Amino acid sequence: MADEGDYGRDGYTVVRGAIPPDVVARLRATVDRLVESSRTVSGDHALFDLEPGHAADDPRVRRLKQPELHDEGFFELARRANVLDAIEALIGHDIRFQSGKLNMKSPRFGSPVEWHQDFAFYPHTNDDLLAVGIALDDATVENGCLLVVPGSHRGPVLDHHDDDGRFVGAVDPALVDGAQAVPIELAAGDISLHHVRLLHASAPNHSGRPRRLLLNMYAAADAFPLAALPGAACDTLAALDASIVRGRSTRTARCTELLAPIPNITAAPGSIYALQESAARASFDDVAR
Ligand SMILES: O=C(O)CCC(=O)C(=O)O
Repeated sequence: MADEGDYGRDGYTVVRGAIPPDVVARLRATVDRLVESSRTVSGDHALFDLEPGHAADDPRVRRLKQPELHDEGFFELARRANVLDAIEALIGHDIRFQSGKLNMKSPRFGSPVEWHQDFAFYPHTNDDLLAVGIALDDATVENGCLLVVPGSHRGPVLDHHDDDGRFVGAVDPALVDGAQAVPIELAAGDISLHHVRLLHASAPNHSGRPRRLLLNMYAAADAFPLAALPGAACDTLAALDASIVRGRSTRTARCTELLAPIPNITAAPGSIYALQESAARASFDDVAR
């Protein structure tokens, strides 16, 4: 296992065994049921992001979008007290839940995720935002665990646009020193917490084991969006208020000194995969393409 990371220094940390095995088992059963129901689905869908090659007799789902809106278990998980305690220790008492996504890397064809910083997708007035990664399976280098560049959250927000000015949700691979990357290996039930400006990615799944990682995004209540992807979950003040999961809402934005590039994107992209597939350069081979 890689080291646990120090959030302030490295931009990530890990809490081992945060989610009990019975909860993980129930979530996995829910995911299996949902994937089974994807057999009848094709194209754009509110819940399913499908891998290329998805078919009724070979369902290939790469992401469940906002599973908390479709299942009570995921809804409760986003509000779980010990997870919120870990978040509070890093970004303060007043916490908004932004949205969740369950990224599934299936054996043999799980899509990679190119190097990026989440802040490039949704810049805010301050950077007290983080993603909690909840491992539903053991996540290792072989099945495509998260890779991070420790300390990169203290550097600039890099350009996530292609040469033609389109936001592609990925940085130029030449800007990433792969030798500095470290894996965040998790056992099922462990969680990772990574800073919104941390440079991260994940390789394709070359193993015979699935890697299902739920990523729940949270923000300090006084971090207000400067721009958001079209179709983002929290796009009105009422939606921001309604998404408080600990503490209280506020109408006072805390503005810290930072450079926050505004993504040049005008239409809902579907997902990070669709955006990144449109980039001219890639760090990882996409085994599914
Ligand atoms: O699923 C992964 O490995 C990383 C996903 C990610 O970084 C994202 O969806 O923003």
